[in-house]
Amino acid sequence: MSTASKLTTVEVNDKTGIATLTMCRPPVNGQNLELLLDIKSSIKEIENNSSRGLIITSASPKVFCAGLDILEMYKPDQQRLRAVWTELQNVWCALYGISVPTAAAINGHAPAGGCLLATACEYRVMVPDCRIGLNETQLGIIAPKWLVSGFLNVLPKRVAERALTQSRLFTTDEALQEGLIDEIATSKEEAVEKCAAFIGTFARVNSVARALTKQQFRADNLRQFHKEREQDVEIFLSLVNRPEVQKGIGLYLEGLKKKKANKK
Ligand code: CO8
Repeated sequence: MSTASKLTTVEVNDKTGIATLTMCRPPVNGQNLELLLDIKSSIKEIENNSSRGLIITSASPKVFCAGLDILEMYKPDQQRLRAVWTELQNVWCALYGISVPTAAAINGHAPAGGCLLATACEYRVMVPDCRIGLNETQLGIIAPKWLVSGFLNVLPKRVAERALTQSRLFTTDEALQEGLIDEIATSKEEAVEKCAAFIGTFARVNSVARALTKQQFRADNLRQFHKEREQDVEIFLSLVNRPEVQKGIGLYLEGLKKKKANKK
């Protein structure tokens, strides 16, 4: 069974009942407004179609998700920027709070918003030689508490604080060593299989008891998020609009373009 929207697909495995949500926005799954809206509606679809679990992955061969589309933040249209941040909040909230088991098959790099998606899940399997982490400070922006909460669920506070302040991107091996991911897989297919095996471990657990237990563990972070979400949008907008932050984002974009030119 398969449904497709423009920038994501949802496929439910007939045998296992597990849904795979694939992000398909080339080249790097940059989270623009349209991708975020599609991810959100795919999560809602999975929530409502009685799937036994959710695996999130990417159609790109090298990148799981490059985080927010930086072009949305550079010389932004204010209304659109507001919508982008609100939808990033909605995606996190939907994925972090969904009752079914969740796993990320991280088949490529996962900086910033990519790491956010992965750490909103309950389990992570990553392919070798990639990088994952929250590198917002590199762009002159500060990741708010809700964005860091999944990261803090899996890493000791001291490691998380240092990683965020240093804008550290962990290699696959480092991520495994620190507990940021749970397993390494040699390919995307193997990563998806390992995610499915994790979700399969709940087959004999009462699904309502499981869901309520998950909710109990996550309720404090979600409650705090809902209390602060409107203020968080205003903070994000004022931060991104600062001239020095705009300058930093512009330089960062130039760096990405130069990197590509040097590869040629
Ligand atoms: N947004 C827009 N375009 C991007 C992004 C991005 N995040 N990342 C890469 N691109 C573009 C590149 O500019 C390039 O474009 P073009 O083909 O037009 O030259 C194309 O995608 C391919 O990029 P690369 O050649 O770099 O591809 P690689 O496969 O070599 O590398 C990486 C992939 C590792 C993902 C690399 O592109 C990279 O590091 N990208 C930047 C990732 C990043 O720093 N993202 C941070 C976004 S900020 C965020 O998500 C959270 C914001 C929180 C704010 C909190 C405020 C309160």
